[in-house]
Amino acid sequence: MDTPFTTDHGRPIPTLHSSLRAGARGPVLMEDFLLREKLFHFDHERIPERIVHARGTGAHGVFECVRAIPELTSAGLFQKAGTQVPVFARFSTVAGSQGSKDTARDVRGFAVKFYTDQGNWDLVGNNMPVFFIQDAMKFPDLVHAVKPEADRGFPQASSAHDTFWDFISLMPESLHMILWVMSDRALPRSLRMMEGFGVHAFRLINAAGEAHFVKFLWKPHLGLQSHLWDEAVKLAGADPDFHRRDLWEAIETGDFPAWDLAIQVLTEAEAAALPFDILDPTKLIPEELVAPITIGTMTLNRNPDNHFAEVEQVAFLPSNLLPGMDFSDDPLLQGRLFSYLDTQKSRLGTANFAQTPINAPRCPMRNFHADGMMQMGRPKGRVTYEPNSLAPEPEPVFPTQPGATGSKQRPRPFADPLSQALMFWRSQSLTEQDHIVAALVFELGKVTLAAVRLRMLDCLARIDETLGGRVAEGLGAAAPTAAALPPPLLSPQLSILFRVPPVKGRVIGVLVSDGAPDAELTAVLEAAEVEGLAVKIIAPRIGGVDLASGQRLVPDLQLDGSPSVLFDAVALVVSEQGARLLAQDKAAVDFVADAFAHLKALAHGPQAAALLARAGVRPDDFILSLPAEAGRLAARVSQRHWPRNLTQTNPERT
Ligand code: HDD
Repeated sequence: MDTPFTTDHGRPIPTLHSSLRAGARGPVLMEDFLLREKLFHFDHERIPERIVHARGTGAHGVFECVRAIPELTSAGLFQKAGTQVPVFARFSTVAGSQGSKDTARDVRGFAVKFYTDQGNWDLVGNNMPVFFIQDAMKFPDLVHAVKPEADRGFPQASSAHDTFWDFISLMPESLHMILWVMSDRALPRSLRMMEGFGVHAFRLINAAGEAHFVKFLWKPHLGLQSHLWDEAVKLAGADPDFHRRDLWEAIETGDFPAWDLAIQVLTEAEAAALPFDILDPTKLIPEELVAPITIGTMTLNRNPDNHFAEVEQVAFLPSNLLPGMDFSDDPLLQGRLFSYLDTQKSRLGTANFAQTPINAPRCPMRNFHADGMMQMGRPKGRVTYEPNSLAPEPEPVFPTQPGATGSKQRPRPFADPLSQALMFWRSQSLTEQDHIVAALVFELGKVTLAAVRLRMLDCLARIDETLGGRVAEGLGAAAPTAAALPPPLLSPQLSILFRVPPVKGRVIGVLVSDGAPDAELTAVLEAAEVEGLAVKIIAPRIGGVDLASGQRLVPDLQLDGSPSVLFDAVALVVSEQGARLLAQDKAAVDFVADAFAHLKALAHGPQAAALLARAGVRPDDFILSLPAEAGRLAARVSQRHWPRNLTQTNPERT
């Protein structure tokens, strides 16, 4: 760097290693303003973390409108296909604090700031299409219930505890969301492989003033994929930063993640004909009822320069809509409209937070808001009031559309909390149902209050007796009974396993040893290249191994600390002697045994036999031989071999 070090005020200074003292061993002098400035700044480095969604990561990118919708909205962004605007996206977990793990079972925040020439549009959504509660009045209660318990300060980043389930068991409206959170959606394989949802109904207004209800959906180009619970737990230890590293590395290597933005559009009459209230954020509109229309694509192509300045200071406001968009009267959304402004002031310390570079609009901004702490602008002129006769009036640009207003009241919750929970449950594959049951058994097993557990079992049985019965069995409790609900609409789109995801963006982990056959390694590398997959080479020592040809191979990772949960599929490229040695190495045996237990595709040469035997690997369709089946390994990298799942055949469980 050419720029010399300076004080915060610009005075050049040398690099400082010691403070100014009265003699070599004497006290530090008060005169040492350089020490004072350095410590002063350090002492003030922290700001309050977000009260929810504290742990996040983000990236810059571009959004392109791919389909103009002037018939629906007058927003400039959607007038012409091909219009591009910069975006910043932040993904987060909800419950954990900033230093918690990435792979917690949790909802993921999916917030996008679009910097348009009509101001910022913030689409502040989640990776699930519904929410726990219907009214913002209950939000502080929900968050208090899931956060560490007030007296003991734990558990961190986990809903598996008494207060959460106590609250949930008393809130039937939360049951639909609970099934989502207990499903594999709460364990995304990658932030790049999850959907996003605006959750609420919004309104789009066209130039003629006509309004439509709209729901926003993000569809990942890499498809949907999830971790197994066991992987998520192990990853929390092996790499608590798994998701942020995955996103960072994908962008660094030019493998830019992308999502389509789609809308589900309804006229007010169509919305009124839905079997539930469109203003109810605990209900989704099945894609089978209203097909999503793709209107744009977001590509994330640049990592932040500075995590604090960008990811930490970005301030989303659901109230940031474009002209041609409007809120609905969803009471949860209405509450969010003022909560976020409060939180930004509390975190960023000043009403001028919108002037920070990550938050500032990229278009001209003009109003008569004046002064305040940390005012960065220097508005010119003597007029800061209206009406005035000394400076031109600003044009009104954001006419608010009339909503459906009614008389003042505190109404009862939206009706029917159960039928969409049943739709979600019945639309899952058997494997996914197993996972939901296992998650509920795990979480409720952590609940120490028997009355809460029973109340929760009762709630589950009211959704579906089989669901309630299976969870009761897992807990060793009596099966609750309840009246059956009418059969629901089935929505296969709600199942992750309904679709086979593409293979792009996945990683093969190749465990190598000294004397490993070059041809096997080449076969894996070539197959990965054909499919556009990343490969990580793992060796017992970071210094490398000598292949059979004598060529030195320096790995990406050392075996200790690189368990197979980090990869989507694995290959064992080892010599016979290497396999025998690795069979004595716990990390290597766990590497193979975990890949097998996590139902992954595994390819190996004939020399790997000793290691396979030690790890308990049995042949099946996803155990492939090298070099011949390297292509099949690459083709199966985004899938799991569910029939291998022991829980389905374990006689103790059936
Ligand atoms: Fe919220 C943050 C998403 C309901 C109050 N929320 C926050 C973030 C996301 C969401 C993605 C993190 C933004 C970021 O990355 O900086 N929140 C949602 C969704 C909701 C929802 C999808 C329901 C559909 N939230 C909700 C309600 C309230 C809040 C009902 C309060 C009335 N949310 C907040 C907050 C946060 C926040 C306390 C914490 C940090 C922040 O706003 O900037 O104000």
